[in-house]
Amino acid sequence: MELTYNDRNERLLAILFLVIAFVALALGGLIGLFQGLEHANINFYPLPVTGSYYQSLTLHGVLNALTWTTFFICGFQMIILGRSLDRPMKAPMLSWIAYGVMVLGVVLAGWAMLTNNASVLYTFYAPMRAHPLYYIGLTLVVIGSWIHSANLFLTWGAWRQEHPGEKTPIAAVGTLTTWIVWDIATVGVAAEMLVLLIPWSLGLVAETNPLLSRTLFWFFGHPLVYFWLLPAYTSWYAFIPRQAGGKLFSDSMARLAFMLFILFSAPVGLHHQYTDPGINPGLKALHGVLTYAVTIPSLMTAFTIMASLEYAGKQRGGKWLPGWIMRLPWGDPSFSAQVLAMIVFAAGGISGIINASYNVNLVVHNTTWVPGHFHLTVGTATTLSFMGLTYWLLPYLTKRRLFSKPIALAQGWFWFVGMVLFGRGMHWAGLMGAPRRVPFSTSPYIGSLIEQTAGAPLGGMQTAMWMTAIGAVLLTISGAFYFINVIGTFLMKKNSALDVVIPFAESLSGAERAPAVLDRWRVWVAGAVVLVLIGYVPTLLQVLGHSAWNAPGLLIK
Ligand code: HAS
Ligand code: CU
Repeated sequence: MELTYNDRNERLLAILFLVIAFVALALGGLIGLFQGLEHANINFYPLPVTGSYYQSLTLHGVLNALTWTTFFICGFQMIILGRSLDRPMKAPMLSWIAYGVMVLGVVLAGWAMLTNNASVLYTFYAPMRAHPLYYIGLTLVVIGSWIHSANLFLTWGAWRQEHPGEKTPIAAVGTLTTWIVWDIATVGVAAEMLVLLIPWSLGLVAETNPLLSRTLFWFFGHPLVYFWLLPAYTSWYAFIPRQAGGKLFSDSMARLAFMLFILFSAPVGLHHQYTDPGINPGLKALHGVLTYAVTIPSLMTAFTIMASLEYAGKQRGGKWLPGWIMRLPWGDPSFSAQVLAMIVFAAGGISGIINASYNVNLVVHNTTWVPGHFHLTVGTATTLSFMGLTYWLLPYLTKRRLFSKPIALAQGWFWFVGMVLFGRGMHWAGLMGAPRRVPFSTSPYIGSLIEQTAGAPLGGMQTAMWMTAIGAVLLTISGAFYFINVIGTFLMKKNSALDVVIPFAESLSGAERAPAVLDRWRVWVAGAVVLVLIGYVPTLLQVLGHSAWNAPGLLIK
């Protein structure tokens, strides 16, 4: 598709967003190595610069889960929205301002974390109390992201006026869905920050309400995970079918999946609070059932993407199984990284469904099972997909060739194998009772856990700890490969004539045939609001009625 306008400034801004994302991932990822080693009793804490286990773990979570993801998503989705709608941003100034506000936020929160004034982890549960600049910094990131999303929505609105009656292209559908989910979710964390945590950390109020703040956090925290996932889904639906050499199997199914995410992403936060006291079990069960509802669009995605891959493999001459799988373009690093991410996500989705079960959750809650789960999801479905799409995105943005295809290919496989080992180790250790967020080498009970499970098949806890550590080493090697390619690409000679085609896929069914209601956004947003009210009004009334505002705050050093 020929570009009909000059997108130089947009590419520049996207690069600036990505640079912050890269720096965050590089530092956050490196810390992960030491966490993994620590879990095999190889303890390097306190680390230079990033300090104790908890200070480092806070940085790891904030840099990887919050900063890498958010900045990557801002840059990536701005570009694909504009290109799929084939028009420039409506209000580019807003996104530049957003960028400034978000970078300021990261700097402030980064200062608080690096000076050990905010070792409260990325979930910042009260009554652990951080320096006000930690909360203010993260709030600025959220406010900046709202400003950026305003530009994205205005751009789509302008396109809609210019193209009445046309269906929104699927890459734009994925992008808008991501930001609708995010804007609804962040209402919860903004309320938590502005009403509870910031006044409290500034000393304007002496005591706070931990249960209320947790409830507001998880109002945000679950849809947050779809903010991370949906850009990967956007790539899987909008680009992967073409990269595979085929077409999207069903445009309508893709649209319906995105709309169901708008509907069901938010009213499920209590599945993180099954064990919290003071909330009616009936409400927790309701959120549990709605959590099962929000797995449906992912199950649909598994079907549609698999069917698209099968179609592509057969177009390429593959027959039956595993013939069509072998024929897929495994030599293309952008494709292979993302399909490996999908395979890992199938396991991550299953562990999520196990978490969501009200009673089985009691077995896994607060064990290493949970970080096992989220490294398969945000740590792979999201992160490895973003890495894979970097391999076309960065050449597109910088007009420089990718530094090395073989390194990129190896990178995806190292991540895949590393995460399979790490995920297996962490899930398994959790089932044996290992707590999450605990430096094993200093805890008194890991020794007895190792002893008790030594006779178990494969060596029990000891083996699980080693799998975790070896996984972390492989992931670090993969990370190094990734950054060699990123930096190498920036250092390549610029070639203004280089024309990287964004791999927009066609669909087998055609967008025109999709039911009109799948492009009526208000219907789905209204439905989401109704479900949020059903899920959260009784919950908040109950929390406000039962919980105490009596927590003075613990300073964690
Ligand atoms: Fe989760 C905890 C439930 C998805 C992230 N989750 C977390 C935490 C994080 C997180 C960060 O119900 C920890 C928070 C903390 O610090 O305390 N999660 C779920 C459920 C899903 C789910 C039901 N989670 C995610 C995603 C995340 C994420 C996505 C990030 C991106 N999660 C929970 C629960 C907890 C939890 C409880 C609390 C646990 C506790 O006790 O603390 C579902 O959305 C999952 C649905 C997914 C699927 C998989 C579909 C598969 C696909 C791939 C197909 C493969 C193909 C490849 C096509 C059903 C789409 C084919 C290849 C060929 C070669 C042919
Ligand atoms: Cu959740």
